[in-house]
Amino acid sequence: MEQSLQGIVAVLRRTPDEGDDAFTERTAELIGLCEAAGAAVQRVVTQTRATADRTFYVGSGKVAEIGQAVEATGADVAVFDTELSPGQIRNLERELPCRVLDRTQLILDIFAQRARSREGMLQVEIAQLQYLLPRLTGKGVELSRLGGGIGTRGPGETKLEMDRRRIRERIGHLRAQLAELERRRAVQRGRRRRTTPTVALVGYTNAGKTTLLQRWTDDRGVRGTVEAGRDRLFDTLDPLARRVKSGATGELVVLDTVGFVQNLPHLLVDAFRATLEEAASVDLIVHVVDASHVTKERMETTYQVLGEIGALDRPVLTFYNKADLVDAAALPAPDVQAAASLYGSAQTGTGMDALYQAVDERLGMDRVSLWLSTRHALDAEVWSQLAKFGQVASATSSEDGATQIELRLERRIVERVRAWLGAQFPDVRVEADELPAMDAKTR
Ligand SMILES: Nc1nc2c(ncn2[C@@H]2O[C@H](COP(=O)(O)OP(=O)(O)OP(=O)(O)O)[C@@H](O)[C@H]2O)c(=O)[nH]1
Ligand SMILES: [Mg+2]
Repeated sequence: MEQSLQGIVAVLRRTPDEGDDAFTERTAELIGLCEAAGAAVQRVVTQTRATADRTFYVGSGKVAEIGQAVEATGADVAVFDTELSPGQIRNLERELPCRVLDRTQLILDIFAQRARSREGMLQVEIAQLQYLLPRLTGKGVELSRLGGGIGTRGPGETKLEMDRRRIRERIGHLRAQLAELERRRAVQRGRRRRTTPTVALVGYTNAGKTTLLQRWTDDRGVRGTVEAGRDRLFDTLDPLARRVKSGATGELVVLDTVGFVQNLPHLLVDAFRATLEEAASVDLIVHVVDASHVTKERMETTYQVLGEIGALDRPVLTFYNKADLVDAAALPAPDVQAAASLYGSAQTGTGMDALYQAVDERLGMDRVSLWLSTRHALDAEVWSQLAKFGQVASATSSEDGATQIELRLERRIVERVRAWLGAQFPDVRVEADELPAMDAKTR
């Protein structure tokens, strides 16, 4: 669908205690979000004010100034960098000669434009309807104003006539469809996880997660390629999984995920809970950070979302990406919340081998030797099971009738294999190579 670029007047309220850097950052991010939605910010209006106005969010004098800015620029939409109450939106739209969107709607709009998978579309529509529900005044007309975002891809349009009851029914219906999709995916995931360790790339939007997955796939991919990430906020919406080689002969699955942003609207976290939880129920999280753009708020955002989806018990490796843009002396300090921090550039490829190695080590993908000896007979079934665990490096029989075997296998399965051997052969003796210490966080 071809759409003309909409003009925007962006409105931010600043509290007296917000620092210059934080405010500049927030302004740039709002402009980035508008661009990501396919619109251009023509003017930025700010007001420093300790508390929000109940009626208009900003003071009434400021509303007049916003009105003038809209007239002067011919803007179509005023975007407020906050979540407005239903009343505030109504009051502002009465005073201003244009539509009013808040930050939540703006982000919903971007998600609606990006969603490609069935699941993503269901999740976005649920979030959009949840947003609308308390904002309906009972008239379809209101819905059409609120339903359309910048790309006018809101749930509105075809559903203008829906009232509250119908919207609730629709949400219920969408949730049921989503639950069915998720149930099926959980089955597939169960199959995959039993055999292959999984790593999720998480982090702030535009940090370079997709670029990192692309590089990883180019370097070590088993099959499939990855399309380049684009320089825009919320480029990736649907999770993408790729198999890559790991350790000597192993494989792992790397998942790309939707990026986070400060104050990610709650209804989106809720709607995307299943997807986010899948990304979080992995063996290892690689937290991708833009090293040229590190702020306390951004670092905390990732950990806050990880906390909300119950993923803080996973081990985390932090990868400071885009190190090519930063002087070595100005690189950020290690992330104290992560098990380890690494530095590099997914674009130039520096630091990637160290990252792969750190991931392999954390996951126990490196190979160790296990020596076992037993006097029991080893039938074909046992031999074939041993071959599944790893590689039989040598097998000898001693004079007393015991068989001795050296098995080379991935460190991560040593304990499982040891338990299996114990159950098969009560007399088995098992000795392992010097195993690198497994700390409590690695499972
Ligand atoms: N200079 C530099 N640019 C990079 C690097 N890695 C990624 N980029 C650029 O940063 C932009 C965003 O990269 P993506 O890989 O799309 O970021 P993302 O984390 O997947 O973003 P979302 O999907 O929006 O969450 C793109 O323009 C990349 O080319 C890097 O190491 N160095
Ligand atoms: Mg991406």
